[in-house]
Amino acid sequence: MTSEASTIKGNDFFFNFIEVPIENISESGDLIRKLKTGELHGFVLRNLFSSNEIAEILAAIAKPIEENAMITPYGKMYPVPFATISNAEEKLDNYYKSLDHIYELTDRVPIVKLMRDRLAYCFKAVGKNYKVSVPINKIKNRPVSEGTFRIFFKDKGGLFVHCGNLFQQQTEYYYSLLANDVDLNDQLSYFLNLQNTEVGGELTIYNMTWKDVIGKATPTENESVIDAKGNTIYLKDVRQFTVKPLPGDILVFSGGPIWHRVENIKGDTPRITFGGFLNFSKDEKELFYWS
Ligand SMILES: O=C(O)CCC(=O)C(=O)O
Repeated sequence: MTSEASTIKGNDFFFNFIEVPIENISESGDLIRKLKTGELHGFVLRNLFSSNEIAEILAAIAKPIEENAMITPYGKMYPVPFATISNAEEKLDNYYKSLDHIYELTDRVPIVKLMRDRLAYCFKAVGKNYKVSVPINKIKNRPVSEGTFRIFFKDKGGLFVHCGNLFQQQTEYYYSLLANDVDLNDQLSYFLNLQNTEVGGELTIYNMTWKDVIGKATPTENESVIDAKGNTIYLKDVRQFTVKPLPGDILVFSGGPIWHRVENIKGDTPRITFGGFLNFSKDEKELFYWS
C-alpha cells in the first residue's frame, strides 16, 4: 500500500514505477535507458514546473484551445493529433497549420516557450548524454509535433484501454513517416500533468503487455481486451494499480508494450495534460520525442 502523498497508488505493484524529485534528477542515472532495458517501467518526475508556472501555462493556452482544438471522444486535443494524417496532401497541410499555432504562441508567449524548452531539458536530463530532438517528416522537411494538449471532460469515459504498440498499428501512415529514423519498437509514453479533475482521471496500469495481449474487439472497447490465443480478458480480473501525477509532474513510462487507460473524469474540472511519445533513434545515438 502506498502513502496518501504518493502519485503511485495501489497495493499490488507488478511493475517498477518510481517517483523522482526534480532535485535528484542529476543523480538519478540514465532513466530512459532503464525503461528500455526493463529495469524500470515508469517514473514520475515531481515538480518539473511550479504551481505558478502551471497556472500561467493554463491561462496562456485557454483561448487557443477554445478556438482551435479538435473535438475527440474524450474531450479535445490541440494541435490536431497525428491520427488525422493520411497520404492526402490536404490532411498534412491541415496538420502543419495546427502546429503553426503552437509555434506562433511560443514566439508570442514566454511561458509557452519555457514549457517547451523545459520539456526538452527534462528529456536531455533523463536520457543522459543523448542528443534529444523531434523527428523530421521528410515529406515536408519539418519536425512533427512534439506533444499535444489533451483535455478530458466529465463523463466522456476517459481514454479507452490501449497501449502505444496498438496505436502504431492503427496509424500506420504516420508511423511510416518516422520509421527511417525512430526505433519504433516499444515506444515510451510521456505526459506532463497540467490540471487534475477532482475525482477520476487516474492512469490505470494493467498487468498485461503486448507480448500476450494484442487487441480489442472494437477501438472503443473499454472493459476487455483479447490475448494472442483469441481469449477475451476482462479488465476487472486483471492486476492493476494507478498513477495520478500532480500538476507540474511529468510521467514517463513504457506505454508502448504496457496496457493502460485513463479513468473516466468524474469531477467538473477537466483533466489537462501535454503528452506524446519517446524512443531512441534506430542507431541508438539519439532520443526522439513526438506526438
Ligand atoms: O495524456 C494522457 O494523459 C494519456 C497518456 C496515454 O495514455 C498514453 O500516452 O498512451
